[in-house]
Amino acid sequence: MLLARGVDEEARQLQRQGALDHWLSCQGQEAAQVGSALAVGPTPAVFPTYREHAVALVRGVTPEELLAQWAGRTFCGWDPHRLRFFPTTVVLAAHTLHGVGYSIGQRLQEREDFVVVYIGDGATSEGDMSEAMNLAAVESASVLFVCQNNGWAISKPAEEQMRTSLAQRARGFGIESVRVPGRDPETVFSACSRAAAHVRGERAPYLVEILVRRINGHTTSDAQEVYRSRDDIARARATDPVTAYAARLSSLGLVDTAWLDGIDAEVRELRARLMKEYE
Ligand SMILES: Cc1ncc(C[n+]2csc(CCOP(=O)(O)OP(=O)(O)O)c2C)c(N)n1
Ligand SMILES: [Mg+2]
Repeated sequence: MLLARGVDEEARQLQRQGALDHWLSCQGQEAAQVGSALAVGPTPAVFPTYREHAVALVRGVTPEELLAQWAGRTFCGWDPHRLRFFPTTVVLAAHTLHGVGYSIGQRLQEREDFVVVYIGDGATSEGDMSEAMNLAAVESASVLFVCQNNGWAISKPAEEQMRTSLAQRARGFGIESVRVPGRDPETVFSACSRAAAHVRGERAPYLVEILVRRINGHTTSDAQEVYRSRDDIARARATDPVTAYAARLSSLGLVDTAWLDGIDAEVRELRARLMKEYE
C-alpha cells in the first residue's frame, strides 16, 4: 500500500511537470486494491478499469511499465498474457463483457480458472455491465466482479446514479454478493477470499462491492473542489487507509519505526528512479 501510494504520488508530480499526459490517482483505494489482489492470488486473469494501480503492482507490473501508457510510450505497458493482467480499459464497462467472455472461453477450452473484473460505481450504469452480469449469471461464469464504489463518477455522486446498492443490484441478476467497507485491507481480504472460494467452488459469479473514498480529483485534469464539498474531501483524507493501516500495525507491535523507515527509503528510491526514467 505504501509503495502504491509512492508511485501514485510520483506519477501525479510527473504529470504536473509534463512528463505524463494524464494520471488517474488511486489514493484512498489502496486497501481495497491490495486486499482484493492478494485474496484472489496470482493465477486468475484480471480485467482492470484504469485506476487499479495497486492491483497492477501486486500482479508484478513494474512502476515503469505502469506509467508508460500515460506518457504515450506504449499501448499498454506490460505483457498482459504473462502477468494475466489485461490492459487498462477507458471505455467504461466494455471490459466487463470481455471478462465474462474470456471466462466462458476458458471453460470451453477446459482451462478453467476464474476471472476478476474490476469496475467503478459509475461504470455500472453502462448497459455493458448489466449485460455482463446477466450473461455471467445465465452461463454461471466463473467471474468475480470487484466493484470499488468511491461515491463518484467524475462529478456525479453515486446517490444520484443509483437507487440500490450494487450488491443488491447483483442479486437481482441472480449473482450472490456482499458489500464491505474498504478502509481496512484485512476486511477486504476476508470478503474477497470468501468470494473467490465461492466462484471457484460453485463455478458461479459473485460481486463484492467495496466502499472507498477517492482522495484526489477524478484525474489530473479535474478540479474536484468545484463540485465536491470541502468536508467530503477532508473526510477522505482523514480516513486515509494507508496511514490508518500503518498506525494499526504499529499499535499492535507488528511493525516498528525501523521497518516503516525501511519502506520509506524504498519509496524514495523508487520515486527517484521513476523521475529519472520519465525525465
Ligand atoms: C463509455 C464511456 N462513457 C463515458 C466515459 C467518460 N468517463 C470516464 S471515467 C467516468 C466516470 C467513471 O466513474 P466510476 O466508474 O465510478 O470510476 P472511478 O473513476 O470513480 O474510479 C466517465 C463518465 C468513458 N470513459 N466511457
Ligand atoms: Mg467512482
